[in-house]
Amino acid sequence: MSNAALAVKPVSHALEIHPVAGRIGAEIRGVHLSGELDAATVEAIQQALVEYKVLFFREQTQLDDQRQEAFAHLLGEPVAHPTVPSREGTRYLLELDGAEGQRANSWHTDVTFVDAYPKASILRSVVAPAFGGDTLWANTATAYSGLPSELRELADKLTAVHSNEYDYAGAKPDVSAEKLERYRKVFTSTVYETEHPVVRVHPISGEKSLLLGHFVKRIKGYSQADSAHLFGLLQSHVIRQENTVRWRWQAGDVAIWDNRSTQHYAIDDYGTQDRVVRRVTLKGEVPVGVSGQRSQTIKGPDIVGV
Ligand SMILES: O=C(O)CCC(=O)C(=O)O
Ligand SMILES: [Fe+2]
Repeated sequence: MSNAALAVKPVSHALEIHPVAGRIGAEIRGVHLSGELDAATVEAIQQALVEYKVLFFREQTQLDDQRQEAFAHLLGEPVAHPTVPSREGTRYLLELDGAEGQRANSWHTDVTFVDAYPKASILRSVVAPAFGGDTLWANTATAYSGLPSELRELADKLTAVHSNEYDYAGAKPDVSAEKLERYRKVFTSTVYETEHPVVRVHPISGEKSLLLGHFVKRIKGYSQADSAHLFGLLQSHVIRQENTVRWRWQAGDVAIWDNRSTQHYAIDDYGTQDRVVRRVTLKGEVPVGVSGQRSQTIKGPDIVGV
């Protein structure tokens, strides 16, 4: 082999991966996220994301809003939130400010009230509290595979109706009712309803996972009471501690999650301390259930009633 051939030998881009919990979550070290990352590193991040479901990167203080958006473009197609306006000076960035009552302290998958909801979210900590304010993620694939087989068979056949008009009455003692109401009005400025299979097949890994979370309004074809029981039973498997990972934030940290196989929960235990995070979501595909059934938006701005 000539020296010239050696000179073009591809360099290895294996990531330095440190799993954080047993079933979900890994910290990636030695990568500086930017819009200029090389293709092999981007591909390695994509693969690790499907495998570990949430990736953490410490000390990404080189990122600002524009650079976070530029990096997002490498992983997919950024999409703005359907109802909440993007942060000023950005096209896609959603800011969540604890002081404004934007405390996502209930288990959810992002934006499941639309059919092709985001495939991933990229969240950057801008201001982190000195203590508290951790975020939890749950692995919805191990939640599914851990179900008794009879329950898996039932879940496979269920359809859930998701809406952004969900129950906002979560306990947020450090936020005024007025601020919460203002946010609710913006969030539900257009009401969406979407039917999703309760079990979705991941388009890359083929893994089956439970598709639930706080936007679920009811299980199709069941009474409100039965819906609540069925939802509670299945959702309790998602949030079993064994299926979760918890992240202690420092400003500059970035978390990226596969929104097709996870739920998350931002713990509201930081009182009146400041906490600000900014998120970019990436366009997803319409979910497909185990029998090939596809999700469908039944109420939204583009749905014309007949
Ligand atoms: O504040 C957090 O840690 C997460 C908030 C959230 O639910 C999100 O960014 O999608
Ligand atoms: Fe979220």
